[in-house]
Amino acid sequence: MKMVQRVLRVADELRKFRSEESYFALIDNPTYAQYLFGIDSSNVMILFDVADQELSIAIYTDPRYSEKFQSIIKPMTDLRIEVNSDKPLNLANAKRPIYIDSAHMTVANFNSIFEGGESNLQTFDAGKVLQSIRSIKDDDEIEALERATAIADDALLALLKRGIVGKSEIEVKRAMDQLLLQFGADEPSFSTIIASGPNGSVPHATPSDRVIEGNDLVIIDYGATYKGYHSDTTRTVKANNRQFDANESSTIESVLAAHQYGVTKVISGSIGNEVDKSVREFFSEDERKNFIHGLGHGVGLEIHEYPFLIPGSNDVISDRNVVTVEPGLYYPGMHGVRIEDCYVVQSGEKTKLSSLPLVIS
Ligand SMILES: [Mn+2]
Repeated sequence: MKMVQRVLRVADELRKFRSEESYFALIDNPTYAQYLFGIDSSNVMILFDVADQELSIAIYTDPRYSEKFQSIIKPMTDLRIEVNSDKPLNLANAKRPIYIDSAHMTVANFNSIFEGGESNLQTFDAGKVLQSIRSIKDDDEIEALERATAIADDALLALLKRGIVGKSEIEVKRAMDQLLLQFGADEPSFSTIIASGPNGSVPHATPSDRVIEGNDLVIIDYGATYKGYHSDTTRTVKANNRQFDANESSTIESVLAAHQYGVTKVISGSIGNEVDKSVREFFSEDERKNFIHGLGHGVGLEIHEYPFLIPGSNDVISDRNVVTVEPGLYYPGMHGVRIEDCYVVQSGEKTKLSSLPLVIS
């Protein structure tokens, strides 16, 4: 069973992380409950308790979810797991180091969990370790990401076939969201971006009531969620399906070349900020000023997750990571171009998830 394997892998990596001692690792992020037990909940903490190389797990949730957790863990007979839905978690008197994910633990939770704690309480950040475990996708996860992307591809083709000229960005966004659901998405992966003409120069523009004109370049950034996994694709299209003008063509060519160059740098062992930097340097000096966001990010149960391919990121790309490559150029008052696709990294190969060409013309 995949779930048991995932629990064991997390436990294993945590053991490697602190092999020399007994410790607690506390995961305060519902995404891990989805990852480890397949349960979508809004309130759950998972406590890994490693004492003398023995592992036990305690789940802290509330009565809305406890039955679900009970039924999922019941067949996991090799593991010692208990579900608590009534007693609050308190680690104030823990005599061992406690690893937490500092990016997710709120101050309120921290205070209640460690209330009355002794002054020698030791907490350490295990966030990156946990995130990097989740970045290495198993077959089921890759399959879900492929399916999510295929649903989104179908939705985009249907949207373009229907036509977008003469409709407002908001109308087109609503139509796209409906198509995503119609083709089998659990829900849109994030708030669909439709940025037409000059609105395209804002990378994360909110769809407006601007009516799309035939000559507009339009950035469509869209995705489907399937079994909890997110797809993330961006295409920049000519609204009327006609030829790009010379100016647009040159921007499209630059972004396409940067995208293809970026993909060659997405290799197991590469460091996030270096991949980002190589693409930044690939652009000409003038273009570089107009590339105003990071190059890419991992995708999975979260739309943006480890490894981040952005300035300052020390995240390391590994085999079985699924990451976006999404360079863009943004010219205020004129237009923007972004080309984004997801890639599965494996044994020196990169598989592009979307079956749509990078430039639809
Ligand atoms: Mn993205």
